[in-house]
Amino acid sequence: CAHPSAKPESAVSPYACQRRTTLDNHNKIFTDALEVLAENLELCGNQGPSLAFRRAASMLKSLPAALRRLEETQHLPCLGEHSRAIIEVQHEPRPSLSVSTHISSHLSCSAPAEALINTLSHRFLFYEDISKPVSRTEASALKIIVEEAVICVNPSATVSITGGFRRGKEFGHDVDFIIKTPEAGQEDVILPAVIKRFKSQNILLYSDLQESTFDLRKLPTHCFEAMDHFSKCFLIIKLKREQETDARAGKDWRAVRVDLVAPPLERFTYALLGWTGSTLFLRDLRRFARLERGKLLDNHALYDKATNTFLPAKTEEDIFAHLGLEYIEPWQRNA
Ligand code: TTP
Ligand code: MN
Ligand code: MN
Ligand code: MN
Repeated sequence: CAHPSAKPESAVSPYACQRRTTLDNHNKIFTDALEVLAENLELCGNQGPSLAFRRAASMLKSLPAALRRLEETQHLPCLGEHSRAIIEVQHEPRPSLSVSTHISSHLSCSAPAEALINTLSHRFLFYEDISKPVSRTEASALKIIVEEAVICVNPSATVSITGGFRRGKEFGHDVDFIIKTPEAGQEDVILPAVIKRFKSQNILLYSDLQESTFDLRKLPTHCFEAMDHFSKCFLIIKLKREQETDARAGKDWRAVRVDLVAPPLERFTYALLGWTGSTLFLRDLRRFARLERGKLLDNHALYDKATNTFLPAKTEEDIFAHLGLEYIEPWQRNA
């Protein structure tokens, strides 16, 4: 029988870590609508419904082709009643009235952006700049700046790009770097030294240094931790423009958000995996580890509850193998 719907559905996993999600999104009209909605809900403090829409969008991003008929969603996971309604509305040929406002009106939006505004206020001066996406070219230029500073402080340290740019994205809201230091203890001193160097170069606009609170003896064995304890800093850096694109403003630089993390060497692989994201991919990887494999994964370690042991990993492949998962490349983690 040749009818496509009679074919046994090739099962899509409800876990993002069992799907390959590249940036080649064939269902953008649906995922955009779902993500706008998720974002609005998040700002209103409705984390639960927001996550449900994010999961739905993420699942659709992994599909090899565009949805053509609503019935095709029947065998797909992660789609609740509301997500199906969004897909249905987006399917209709009439000019899509704002689906998000339609749905949002059903959900209360109390005490909204106050916390957000507070967070942003100390960066207000650079708000216009940092709200503009960072390009891959700018990320590469920053890598040279960060690398130069890191090597100047510690010639044996190395810098790798992580976050969205490691997943192959062309644009990001910031640039994330992970620093590898081969000598124990170096991870605690490298970031303050790098910040000092940026200051002396007059390219540091803002810095928030979080010193390491990592303690090897206190690795969690009961639940994984959402936040990691590594030495890290959130920076705003002046990046020289290639060309004077904004001559009227007379400003030959733009402000860019940069995140640096420096884990201890033996924690590097777990930290790299965690910081590569995407956030939703990692969320599902941890959930899968716990629910399907009885293991706890976070940015510090992978712990097996059955044997009460920490599982070693030299590479990201090792971590996927411990979890009995096919390896998913960084550019396939855009869940
Ligand atoms: P982000 O930089 O927030 O996101 P992104 O790089 O995927 O996307 P964008 O282009 O918008 O910047 O975070 C990158 C990853 O780092 C994300 O999976 C969460 C993780 N992370 C940690 O694990 N610990 C931390 O303390 C922080 C700040 C981020
Ligand atoms: Mn394709
Ligand atoms: Mn990022
Ligand atoms: Mn970041």
